[in-house]
Amino acid sequence: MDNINILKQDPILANIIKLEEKRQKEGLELIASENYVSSAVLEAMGSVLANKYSEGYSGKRYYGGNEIIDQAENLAIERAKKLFDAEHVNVQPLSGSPANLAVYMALIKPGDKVLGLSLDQGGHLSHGHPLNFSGLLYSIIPYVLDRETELIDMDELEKIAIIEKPKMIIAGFSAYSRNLDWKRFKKIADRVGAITFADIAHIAGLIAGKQIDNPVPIFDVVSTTTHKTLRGPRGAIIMCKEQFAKAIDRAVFPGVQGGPHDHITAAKAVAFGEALMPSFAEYSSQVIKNSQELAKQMQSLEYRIVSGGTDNHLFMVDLFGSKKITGKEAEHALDFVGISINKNMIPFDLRRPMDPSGIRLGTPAITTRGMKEKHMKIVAELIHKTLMSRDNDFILKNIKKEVIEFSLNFPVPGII
Ligand code: DSN
Repeated sequence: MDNINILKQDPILANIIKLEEKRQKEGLELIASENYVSSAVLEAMGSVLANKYSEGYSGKRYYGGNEIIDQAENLAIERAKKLFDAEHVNVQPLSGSPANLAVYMALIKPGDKVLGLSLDQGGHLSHGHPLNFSGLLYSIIPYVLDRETELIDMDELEKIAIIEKPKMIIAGFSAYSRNLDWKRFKKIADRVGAITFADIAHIAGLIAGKQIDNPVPIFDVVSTTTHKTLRGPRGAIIMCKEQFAKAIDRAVFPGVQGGPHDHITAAKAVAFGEALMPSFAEYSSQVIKNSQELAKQMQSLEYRIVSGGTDNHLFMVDLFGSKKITGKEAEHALDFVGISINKNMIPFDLRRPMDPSGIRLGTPAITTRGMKEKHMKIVAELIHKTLMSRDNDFILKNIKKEVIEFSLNFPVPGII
């Protein structure tokens, strides 16, 4: 095999990558779960560590030649421990759902009762959706939001916990814009003898940047993906108290996974190193400021924001309630002009998941590009103009030009 680059060896695929680079540079990324990794993270992901098999854990592998891989994995573990004040960390989970599967496998038995926030209220598939492993294998009791405030009803959760006596209580979300009361979750769980499991996938970067309270010292086990606000490679980690370490490690391997992806583990180490720097605290603070300002700007254009605002990097807009526009229509029109968002159910939505009443907006990616509060007015106006002109291709084409011109002012890391 020659040492030739991808452009020479595979121009078709090289062109596909170029097209995606152009899309990322010229568009506005408002999907709350996405971000842009640094060149250093990209480099680690594209390194020769991709070549290795290393089933097992540091010092106890099922393959030879792992003395260097052990160093990378140990570095990722040490940095994650420091970042989140964790007693034990497993850095091998390939992604969020496999990490959560390992948590269930390690700590409870099929059929056991689990309390999780319902997906249509802002939870996650792996917190008990009927079609997911969690809903299929475990007895899930969903908890919901208060209809008036659109906040998690902790009193109701406590009542359910006392009646149902679950084995595990999950605190976490994929579409909820308010802070969770970790201590109250723990108090309720202790009262009924349940394990506390926090899934901080969305807010891990904001916790690492010390903008949001950290559940790791409080909860029994905490999982997170590494590619959202944490701005690392696609993957996940599990953190837990020492007493659960063996069970968690065994559940990840050999319970759920085979060989870890060592190039991704290395990239996790790089990202954790970045998150330990003071500049990351500034970044995560700016993510929240931008999110709050964008929500405010949308409100001033008469869009209703679910729960009235946000404490984190995301918020939901009740489009149908505000302007009789559906989430699907909005996603389609915004895609056309190069603004990426996702349609989303709002709490107690009467519409269907494929064409819900809302959209979810998030600021981690545009903040990585250097946008500040003053730019949020422009972003909100671009969204509004697009939605108001959604049936007029001529106007949409002009808005697309504006989006490109505006976006190109802000460099994307890793793209020249
Ligand atoms: N897909 C992620 C999100 O968008 O929130 C959750 O896994």
